[in-house]
Parts: sequence; C-alpha cells; structure tokens
Amino acid sequence: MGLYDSPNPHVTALQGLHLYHFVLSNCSQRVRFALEEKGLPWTSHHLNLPAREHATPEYQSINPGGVVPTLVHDGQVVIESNDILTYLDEHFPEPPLRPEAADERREMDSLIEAASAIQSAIKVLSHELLFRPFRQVDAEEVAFFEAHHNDPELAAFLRDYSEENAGWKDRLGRAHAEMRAVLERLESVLERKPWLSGEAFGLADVSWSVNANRLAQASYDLAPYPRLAAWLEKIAARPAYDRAVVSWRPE
Ligand SMILES: N[C@@H](CCC(=O)N[C@@H](CS)C(=O)NCC(=O)O)C(=O)O
Repeated sequence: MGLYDSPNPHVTALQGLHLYHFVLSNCSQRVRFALEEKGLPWTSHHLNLPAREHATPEYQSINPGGVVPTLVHDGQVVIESNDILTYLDEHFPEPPLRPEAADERREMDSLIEAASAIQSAIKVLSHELLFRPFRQVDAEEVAFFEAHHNDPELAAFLRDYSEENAGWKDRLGRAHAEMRAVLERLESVLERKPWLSGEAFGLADVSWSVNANRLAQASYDLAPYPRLAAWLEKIAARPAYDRAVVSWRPE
C-alpha cells in the first residue's frame, strides 16, 4: 500500500529518508510527527504549495496525484500520508506506534482510514474557515491547474471555492456533516481509552492530532468534544509534536 514505482531516476537513486512536503500541510505534518517520534534523521525537500511547486512535471513523476507528502526511503517512493505512517512503523519499529493486540490494532486501523477519508472535509473547512482572508483564487489559477496538474479535482475545487457557487455550498454542507460524525466517533473512543490507538500513544494519535490541530486553528468549535480537546493538549506537550508541527520551518 502506498508504494509507487516512480519513473524518476533521480528519486529512485536517493539513499536514506527523504520527505517531499509543505510546512502547513496537515498530511505532511503527520509524517514529520512520526519521523520525529521515532527519532529518524530525514532530508527535507520543501515544496511551496502556494507557489504551485506540486504542479510541475517533475514532482508529478514522484507523486502521480501531485499532492504532498511523498516519502522516499532508499529509492523506494511511498505516497499517501497514512500509508507512510504504517510503512515507517514497519521499517523502523522502535519505538512501536501500533498496538500488539489484534482488536486494538483493528480499531486503530479503522480510525486511520477515517483520517484518510476526512481529508476532503478538512480541505474544505480549512479553506472556508482559515484560508479565505489570505487566499484569493482567480480564473488564471484555475486554468493553470486545469492545464498542468494531473488531478482534475484540484482545479474543480478551486473553481467552486473562488466562485462560492452551489458546488461550494454543497461541499461545505457535506464537510460539516462528515466532520461532526467523525468527531463524535473520536470522542466516544476517548471515553473508553486514553489514546485513539488504545492504551498507548500510536499512529492513530499521530494521524488525527494534526487534523484536530487544523480544526482548532480554524476556530472550529471543539467544545462539544471535551475529551478530544484534552487529548490534543496532551499531544501538544510532546517534544516531537513541537518539532514537527509547531516549530518546523523550511530553511
Ligand atoms: N490522501 C493524500 C492527500 C494528500 C493531500 O491532499 N495533500 C494536500 C496537502 S495536505 C495537497 O498536496 N494539496 C495540494 C492542493 O490541494 O493543491 C495523503 O494523505 O497523502
């Protein structure tokens, strides 16, 4: 899962751990968080998304969906942030970030799948509640993505966002409904367990903390989810979270 046979010889020749990522991307933040929790040395390849650096032919030869993050490990390209988390825990098992018990592992995997599934909603809510004052999109930008990016959904998203049309209202309605449902689910898991991953901190916590952080930054109302808010505070106290999410800056 997540392994990509890249045709780019520069990338397949890379040794060690390399991450193609963007400072403010929640998907990138979760991978940086896992790398830091494991104390792994990694080389940064920072892509400036507002400068459209993910829409180049070169980057799309590394990540065919033209999105960040991408991990390269000794020439093996790994895409999809949540698959990268599992890949890292399989290849660098210390400290372990997945529970041993089969039932805990199943529940954790299902929560990680939910973190992948909620990404569209996170993107919509981030744009509406956080980015709109700073992020204006015009027809030129929509046309640029239509012409240069592999995934037509990126241009369709930008068109709806810039026009605030019926498609945008539909996206917003769905995002709010999906978000409420999944936050209720997380809150109920945290009634039973100290961590989303079970008795110990693990990959589901890595994966969801960056989403919860994004919602908090967007002033999304987390008051109905007090356990989730307390869990996020506990995670924010981890030095690896600070290094990867709060303090990380491109050189
Ligand atoms: N399912 C992918 C989603 C990746 C994704 O959507 N990345 C965002 C940043 S969090 C991105 O590159 N967006 C570029 C854009 O929307 O123009 C993953 O988890 O890696």
